[in-house]
Amino acid sequence: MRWTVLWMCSWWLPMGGAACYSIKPLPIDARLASPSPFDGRAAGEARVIAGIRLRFCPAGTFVMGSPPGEPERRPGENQVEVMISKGFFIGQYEVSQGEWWRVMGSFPDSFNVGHGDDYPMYRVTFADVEAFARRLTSRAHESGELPPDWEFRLPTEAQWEYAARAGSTTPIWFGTSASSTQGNFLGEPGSGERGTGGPYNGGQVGPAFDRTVPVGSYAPNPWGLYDTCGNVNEWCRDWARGELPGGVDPDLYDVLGDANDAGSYSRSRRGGCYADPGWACRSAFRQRFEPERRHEHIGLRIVAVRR
Ligand SMILES: [Ca+2]
Repeated sequence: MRWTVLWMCSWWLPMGGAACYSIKPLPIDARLASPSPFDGRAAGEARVIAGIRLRFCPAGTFVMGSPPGEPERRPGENQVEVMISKGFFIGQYEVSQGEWWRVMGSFPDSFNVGHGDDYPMYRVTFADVEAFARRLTSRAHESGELPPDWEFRLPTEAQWEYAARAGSTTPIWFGTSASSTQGNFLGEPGSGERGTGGPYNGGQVGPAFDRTVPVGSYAPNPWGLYDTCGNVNEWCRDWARGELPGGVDPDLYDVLGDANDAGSYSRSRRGGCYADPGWACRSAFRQRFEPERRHEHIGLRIVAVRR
């Protein structure tokens, strides 16, 4: 039996009043699933399946979202407690153009912000990346590298943030500030088309390439994942909605979220990109994107999960 209620007093309020907030708790009957023989043994364990380098993320609980005192916090980041009931594997890198070519044999569009085997894939719609995941799953099943009850697909927002945090509770896995020497974003003040670039929260001024760089160009997080901070945004499988979903394995793939102003609906994306300022590369930052669009800002990172 488990009952978790976390209370954090609002010490950041100037008057230090009685206002407190609660993190949405897990249900009392939340349970981890039985482990799979295919699971990794420890967080960050490396495995290569169908040519994709992956890292293991063990089952566990974490707090998704940002605390009210986090600098540059945005709406929709209110914290919720999440249980990831089953371990899963996630791409060590954003899917590269070379990996895409080896699986799909063609590109759906041209490249304009970096091209080469080691550059991240981008200009892909949600349908494009789902087709990639299906084909990768078929290949891995045919080769026997992936058990029949496992599949490749996009991560949920919860899986993405769990993996990007890798146990950290700071705004970005490496700390409370960010320099573009730590990830590919606009790290020079005033840079970018809108002049919004700059480091995050007092981080050192760094370069503003305003284009992609080869995957794995910066230090990895504690679970071995590269480029969760910047380079390209990464598609998630959830329909986008204003508030974070908490609970056990939250998955909004089939749950339509909030409509955009024009009446369309969007899927979620995470991680910020080369054209964003540092604050947009925080682990909790959320954005939406219509699934039928393709853009140079957005690519993908794949997961292998047990159904
Ligand atoms: Ca990224």
